[in-house]
Amino acid sequence: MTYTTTNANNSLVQAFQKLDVDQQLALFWYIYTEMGDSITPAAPGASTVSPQVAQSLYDQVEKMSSEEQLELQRDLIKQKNSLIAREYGAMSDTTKLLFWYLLAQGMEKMTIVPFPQNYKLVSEAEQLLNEVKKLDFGQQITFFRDIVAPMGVDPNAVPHDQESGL
Ligand code: 45D
Repeated sequence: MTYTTTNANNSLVQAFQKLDVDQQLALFWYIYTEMGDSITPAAPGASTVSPQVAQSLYDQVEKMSSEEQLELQRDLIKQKNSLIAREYGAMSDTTKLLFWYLLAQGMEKMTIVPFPQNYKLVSEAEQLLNEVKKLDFGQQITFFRDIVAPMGVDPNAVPHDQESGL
């Protein structure tokens, strides 16, 4: 299968980025529950993915408290500067996908703060989920890659921060 990186999904990506941070995380979760079974992390010749890099970042997050785990995920979306945000930003886009996939699996195993049972999507997010469901699997991957690519902090694009020393 080939994955396009065209901007065909651009309006969906923009709609996604307009949601507030918690709604983005919640929608993420629902997308995972839709795509989850079709994702095969061991896909042979899987492009620029580096499982060791994704795993080592994941291992750092797994050691955190539930509150820190949630805050970290929010901070990645908000592109807040931190050591992990920069490590994240230095990974390839496909490795970023794998990292989020590991987090979602950690949520299922309860080693990462689980998704609350009674949490509701706002109608904008609900609509977006329905649009995403209509995409084929390859387009869903492209969409999701476009979403996770700009998260965190790209250390090549942002100068050294005097205050935090990062
Ligand atoms: O209490 O080429 C709220 C690879 C607030 C292989 C919350 C791949 C209330 C190579 C925010 C709701 C597999 C990498 C709490 C390709 C509250 C390759 C928390 C493809 C607790 C193409 C909510 C990989 C939270 C793919 C924490 C397609 C929500 C990967 C967290 C796709 C949601 C991965 C998360 C997906 C969602 C991951 C972590 C769809 C993750 C989704």
